[in-house]
Amino acid sequence: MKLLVSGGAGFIGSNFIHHMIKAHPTYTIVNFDLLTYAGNLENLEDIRAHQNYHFVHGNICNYELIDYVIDQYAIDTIVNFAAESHVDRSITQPDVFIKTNVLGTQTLLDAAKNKHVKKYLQISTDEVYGSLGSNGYFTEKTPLAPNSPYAASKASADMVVRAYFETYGMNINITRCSNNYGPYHFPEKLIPLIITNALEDRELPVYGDGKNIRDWLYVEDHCAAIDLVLHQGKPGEVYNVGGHNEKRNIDLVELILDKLNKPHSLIKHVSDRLGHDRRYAIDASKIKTELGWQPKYTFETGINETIQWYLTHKKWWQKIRSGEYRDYFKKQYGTA
Ligand code: NAD
Ligand code: TDX
Repeated sequence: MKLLVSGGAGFIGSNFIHHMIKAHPTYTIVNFDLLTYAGNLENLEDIRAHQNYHFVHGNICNYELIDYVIDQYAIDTIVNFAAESHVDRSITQPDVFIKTNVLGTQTLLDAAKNKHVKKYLQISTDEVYGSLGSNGYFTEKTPLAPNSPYAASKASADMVVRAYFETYGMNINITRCSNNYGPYHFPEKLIPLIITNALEDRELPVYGDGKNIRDWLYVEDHCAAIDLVLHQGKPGEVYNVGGHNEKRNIDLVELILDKLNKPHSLIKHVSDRLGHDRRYAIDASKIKTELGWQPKYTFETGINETIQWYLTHKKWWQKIRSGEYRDYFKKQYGTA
């Protein structure tokens, strides 16, 4: 395969590139990334010199550049991770979410269509389904009902991808996974924020009553699922990916504090997120039965690996927390 990985310098994209170089060392991998605040080439420092890895600095809204890159590297497959990904940022600045997540996806699709790229895979999210009550799971047939500007932009992108399958017969797939966690997770998201704040004895902001539920998936298990869909996904199909690890935020925060031997008194309940979805839970039986995917990590093994990674990569996150992110954090919470 000759793969264009858009958004490959972010959290999941960089884990995916590591996964693919290890699993398929002969594949060409072109990481196409704008390097926004969330893109970090240090995530890929160890494979920078690999002969089959290439980096192109670019915007997925730039048709001419994508068109050129597809030709230059004879790209036959595109996996799109590129997105604005943080729900809180989408509440204060929705416009860039629509531009990147919707128009960027459409631009990539146009280039893929016009260049006859063989496969296009859109990395989507369970958030497109909206919020669950205390029972039930999201299946691929659950109607889309996004609640945040972020989720609305991802759902819109999914609709555009679907239309390119129905209208132009493009070989597309969409994966919708639950909350990922693991190495290189940007410390604005709950798990890395809690670990890094706790290690520095800072307050841990828990939104509202802390009883919102997320379904956690170790990032390597997600990458293995994407690899499988790329090779075996049936044209036009959507696959949900999730690890059946539902946790209330407050329980998760306390669990991390206990593992780090830090006091629960660091927890600070703060104002709730606007439109905060109550519960996500994925039914992943389709990808399990049709493609044979199984997660390898339990929540216990995944969270231990993750904590260990943040303990041994302090330089990585301390650098991030000293820059632009600190100003953002100050604006959000009034404290740095
Ligand atoms: P991230 O924010 O860590 O990384 C996003 C990457 O996209 C960054 O490297 C950024 O520089 C790049 N990017 C942003 N705008 C771009 C543009 N216009 N052109 C090119 N590159 C651009 O995000 P993530 O957490 O790794 O998520 C990756 C994808 O997976 C996203 O599409 C997200 O919606 C989806 N997803 C994430 C999760 C999760 O738990 N993190 C769960 C489900 C789905
Ligand atoms: O400081 C915080 N305190 C808090 O209580 C933060 C940052 C979050 N939370 C809560 C909000 C959510 O209920 O924790 C939960 C997880 O929040 P995030 O880490 O922001 O993730 P979430 O909003 O669930 O979205 C994530 O999963 C789905 C990713 O950021 C999305 O890109 C993905 O699509």
